[in-house]
Amino acid sequence: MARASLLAVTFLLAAGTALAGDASFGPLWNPTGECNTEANTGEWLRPNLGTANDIVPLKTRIYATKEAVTDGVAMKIVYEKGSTGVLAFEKGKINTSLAGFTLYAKASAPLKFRTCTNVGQETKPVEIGTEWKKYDFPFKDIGFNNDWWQILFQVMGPIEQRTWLILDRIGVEGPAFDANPKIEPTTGPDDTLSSKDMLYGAENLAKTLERLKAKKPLKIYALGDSVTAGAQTMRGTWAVKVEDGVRFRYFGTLARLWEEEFAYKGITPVACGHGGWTTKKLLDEALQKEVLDSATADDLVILQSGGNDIAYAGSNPERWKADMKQLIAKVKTKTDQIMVVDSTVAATGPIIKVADGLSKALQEICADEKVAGADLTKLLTYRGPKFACALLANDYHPDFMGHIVIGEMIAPILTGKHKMYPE
Ligand SMILES: [Ca+2]
Repeated sequence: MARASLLAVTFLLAAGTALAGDASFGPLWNPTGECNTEANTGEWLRPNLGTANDIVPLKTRIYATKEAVTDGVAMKIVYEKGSTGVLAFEKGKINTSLAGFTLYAKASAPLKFRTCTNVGQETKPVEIGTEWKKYDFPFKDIGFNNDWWQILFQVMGPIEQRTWLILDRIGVEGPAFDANPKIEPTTGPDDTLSSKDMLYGAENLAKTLERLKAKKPLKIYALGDSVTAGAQTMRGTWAVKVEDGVRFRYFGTLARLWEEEFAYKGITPVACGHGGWTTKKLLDEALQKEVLDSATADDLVILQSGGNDIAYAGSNPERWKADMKQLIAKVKTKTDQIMVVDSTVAATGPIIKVADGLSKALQEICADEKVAGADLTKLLTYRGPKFACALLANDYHPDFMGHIVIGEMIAPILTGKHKMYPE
């Protein structure tokens, strides 16, 4: 529906039916029309984290904030020292007869900022200040045309200290820029979630905790869907291949953070991810070969599923719970160290509608089966759908940054050092 109306607007502009001087705003859309910069705050517009050696410690974080000029939500980017300062948006087709890109911005301190299609290109930066202001980037000034495969939004570095930037109402305007569009500024503070409130059954991982304290090796088997398989993790960070990014996925991040906390090396993340698979299919076609054949009682098994069950296979939280219990029963033949992770979401669609039901089912699984649980669904939805996309590369799939933040929120289940989101 939303896509159709955008096409209608595009058509009207192209047909020249807008009055001369009129300005129409539209968000930026990804090439498949799945998400846009206004309805899916933060989604698809991903940080470039550099090379594999640059990714940790994480130097760019994106979250959704109530400090906004449209719809009560905007994207807030926190850049740490050494951040590349670059956000990348792979674009859909843009009507080049429009005036150009436009956005509202405010920053923690004055900074120079520009749009371009690669960092080697020369385009003139604007100065962003500490109060909301509209910034326009005329296509003719930046040389924009549809040969640009991506649009970069770049804070001109080097970034020497923690700096934040809020961007909102990112899009295109035309045929002319509107000097004074109607906006509705809203303010924070943002509601936070403690990791304590999304992690269940830590006591059921007592054996794993003992191994960590004793600095003994173990494997973390992660059996799951496309999220576990790393789909879309490389978005924005194009230098790092998906298959080379296991250590940056949520369970790889657990391995890294537990090694840091317990001061040893020896935790091996094992990716058993399958895009599009349901809990039942993981049970029937992957569990034995990829987990049970090699896992021992010393290992931790993460079971992550639910999205495909509900979005594509007509399941519901109750049936997911029943299927998950079957999976758990099989895993218990090898190890009772088990953590269940529920589904990621998209801003709209079937998962977000049953988010509370999934959280409830997860808590029941943990209580009934004496396993641990990490409520990923709750982390993404505790502030409602408008705030659900800031960790996502595309619908349902976090990028490397999203995975690392998710891992950071799960790690306290064994470190006991709870974290707030957003920080
Ligand atoms: Ca907004």
